[in-house]
Amino acid sequence: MRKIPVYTPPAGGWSSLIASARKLMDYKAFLRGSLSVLSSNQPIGGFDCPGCAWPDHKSHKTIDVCETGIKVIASETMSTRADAKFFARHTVKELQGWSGYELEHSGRLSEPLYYDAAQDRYVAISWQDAYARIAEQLKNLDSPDEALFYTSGRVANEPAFMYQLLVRCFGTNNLPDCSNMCHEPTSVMLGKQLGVGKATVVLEDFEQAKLILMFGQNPATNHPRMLEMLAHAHKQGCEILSINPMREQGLKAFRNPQKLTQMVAGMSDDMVDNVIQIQIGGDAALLTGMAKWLIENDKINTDFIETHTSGFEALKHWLREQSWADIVLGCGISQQEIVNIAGLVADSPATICTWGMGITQHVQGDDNVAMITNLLLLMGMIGIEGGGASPIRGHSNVQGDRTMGIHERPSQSLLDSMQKVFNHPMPQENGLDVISGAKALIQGKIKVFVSMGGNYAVAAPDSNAIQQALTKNQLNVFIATKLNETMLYPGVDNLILPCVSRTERLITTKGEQFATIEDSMCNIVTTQGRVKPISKTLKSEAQIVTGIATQLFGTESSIPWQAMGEDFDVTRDYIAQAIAGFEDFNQRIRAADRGFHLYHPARHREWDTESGKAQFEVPKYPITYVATQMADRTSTFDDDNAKNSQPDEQAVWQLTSVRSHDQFNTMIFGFQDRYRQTDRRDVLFMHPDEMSRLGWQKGDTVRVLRQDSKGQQRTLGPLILTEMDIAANAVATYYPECNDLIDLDTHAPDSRIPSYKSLTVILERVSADDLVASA
Ligand SMILES: Nc1nc2c(c(=O)[nH]1)N[C@H]1C(S)=C(S)[C@@H](COP(=O)(O)OP(=O)(O)OC[C@H]3O[C@@H](n4cnc5c(=O)[nH]c(N)nc54)[C@H](O)[C@@H]3O)O[C@H]1N2
Ligand SMILES: Nc1nc2c(c(=O)[nH]1)N[C@H]1C(S)=C(S)[C@@H](COP(=O)(O)OP(=O)(O)OC[C@H]3O[C@@H](n4cnc5c(=O)[nH]c(N)nc54)[C@H](O)[C@@H]3O)O[C@H]1N2
Ligand SMILES: [Mo]
Repeated sequence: MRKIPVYTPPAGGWSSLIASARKLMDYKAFLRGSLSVLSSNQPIGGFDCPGCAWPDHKSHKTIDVCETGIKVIASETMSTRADAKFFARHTVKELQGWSGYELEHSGRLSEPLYYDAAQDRYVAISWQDAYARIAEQLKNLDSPDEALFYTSGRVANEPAFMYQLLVRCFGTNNLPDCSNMCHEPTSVMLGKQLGVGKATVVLEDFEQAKLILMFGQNPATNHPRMLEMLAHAHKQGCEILSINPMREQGLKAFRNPQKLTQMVAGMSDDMVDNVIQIQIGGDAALLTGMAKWLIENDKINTDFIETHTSGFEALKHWLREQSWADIVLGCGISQQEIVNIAGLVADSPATICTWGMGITQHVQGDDNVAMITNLLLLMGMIGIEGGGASPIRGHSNVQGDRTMGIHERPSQSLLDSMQKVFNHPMPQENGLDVISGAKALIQGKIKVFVSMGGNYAVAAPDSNAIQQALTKNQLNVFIATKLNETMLYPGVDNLILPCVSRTERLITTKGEQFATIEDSMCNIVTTQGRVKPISKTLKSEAQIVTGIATQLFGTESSIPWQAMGEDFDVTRDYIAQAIAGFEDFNQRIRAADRGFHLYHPARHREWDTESGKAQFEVPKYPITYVATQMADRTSTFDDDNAKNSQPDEQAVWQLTSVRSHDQFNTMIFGFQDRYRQTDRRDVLFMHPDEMSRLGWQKGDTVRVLRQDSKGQQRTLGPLILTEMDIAANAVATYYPECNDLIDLDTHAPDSRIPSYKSLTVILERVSADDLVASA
């Protein structure tokens, strides 16, 4: 076996501090950024870090932020502006050729702009004219359903509530949001099985847990503040397993940059006991094996199952039919190892399952979540201290946006409540999500696209087709802080409306406002920026909604848009009436430290489900789904191969996509991925043994080919082969550069999440001559 390069220092530590300081410098954000870092996640008067949705650690009185957080803050507080002068220097055609990194570093958007086709440039426009154009185009539509209103999860509760109200008063539920690409399987399946599509644990549970199973998640990069909790739990004797095709190097040990003793003495805490290097897409199979063994060996919690659940017999019957051969084929883990993990579960009085995108972003994403929930129910791990379901959300308010009603498939109770509170009819038909919205755009059924944050075209599958579709629109509107690729495919009319960011102070005619967000564990907390907005011209997202609503509905509207946009207490009073769980919102948000925990019935073993009980679910897909896909592709590939006669390069793979340490989703901060030891993004990670098997070398150039669900060939590359401790048959590359490989039809059935984490591909080595020829 070839030696795999490893990252030896602990995660965090000095490298983390140095990287953070360097990023503040790179962004010319040292002063504004450092000031912001100090007030991040603080109990009083700070802002909620826009870096992730991990809850705040209450014990902190100094700083509670991590390397990712500091990079996100640097990106927001940068002092360079992408203003009208910037756009005067660059045509849109020219900007289309810029990389994600260059666009991200162009500066903060700082004045309203419209696209002037004659010059192919964005030029300044007044706020009033911008609102008037939006209202005019919306009024011109034959139906409100010809407009699509996207949201990304940075938007705080108050503006999110106003935005969905605007969209629904206009007459549509076309409210796709980044959840559709992220934790949608979690929301759908936990909702169905437990009654609420959210985490059942709180931070304190991690102190009591005896076993943490961490599925498909890379906290060292994506939720570094979670490392402190993992290291702490581990020290208390909690066993921690990472189930991941990649041995993520940042998970071995952690040196807390906020603990001076550790920094000076060079100490670090261990975290993960074992990595289960599963096949990509193999989680449901692994969980099937575990559940089967637990039931067959009488290790389950029968009292809990009898009292609280429904559907057990059906699951048991299905499990009996699953053979160990299929289970092992489905996950690539031996029966003995599966039994060992199941044994740990059997012996643990308090088990938490955490999960991230490695679980959700698959055709079988819904099944994966269902099987995790089934496991927790079999063991009676819901509604106990130290146990439960802990999906780890990404965007800092992605959970809150949903709670506020950003949902293309709203519940009837939400619609009824909104209708009653605002005395305004609400649209009853379900709207479009990210997938159906993109298809409608491509088919020309959408005329107006409005984006409240985010980078829709690049984050979604089939990026090129979406960008081309946007050019056919009557109007595209971007309410945003930074320039990105989706803004560079203008329709007939195109507007960029710059907004105040999370880190900046929000001062209106009613004084300084604070907003609120909901973290990954259902805590509603306040957020208040500390630095001056980058430009006096900026408006808050709430004020922009007010501006559009006032032009669209006239000053006669019975809804006090102006009051809500200027005074968030007014908005919160409406939220208190319209959204369950927010009673006395203004009082409660001011009473405790920084907020309160939303009531979660399943934590109290109350089941708000169809059956009135917690629900076991049988998976929809065969557990050998991925293995079968690969076998099918291998046989067709054999035929292709016979023609091309390259038998040594037979290679059918599962491709997954991951985030680097130097990006936040589509915002590319830099090219370093420290723990994975690469400083470029055009890489394909592969195990060195697999390279040897094929006679390939690290540094070789390869192209990735995929036949999509319509039989069309999609390609990615050239990419540089890079060594990684990753499962056999698995390769990985960075998101979002790979998103054109993915089509809009490869998604889970219920949640409709795109299969970003498992694509069956073939690889082709590209010779230097080919590269020159294709250049
Ligand atoms: N620095 C930084 N922080 C971020 C973000 C960012 O881009 N950068 N994005 C934010 C957002 S929106 C989100 S949703 C979160 C995402 O946070 P994560 O969920 O941690 O994100 P990913 O890097 O997409 O993938 C997670 C892991 O899934 C593993 N994986 C891939 N396929 C499989 C599989 O089939 N099974 C299993 N078990 N594992 C698999 C990958 O190897 C990887 O380690 O992070 C948030 N925080
Ligand atoms: N292949 C692949 N594709 C994926 C994923 C994957 O793992 N693999 N992950 C998916 C996931 S989990 C997610 S969440 C999506 C992310 O999809 P999005 O949420 O759409 O993407 P982001 O890159 O987070 O959006 C960045 C843009 O948001 C704007 N912005 C930033 N802060 C603010 C703010 O405070 N207010 C406003 N109004 N705008 C702001 C800026 O203009 C910035 O350029 O991507 C998905 N796509
Ligand atoms: Mo996400």
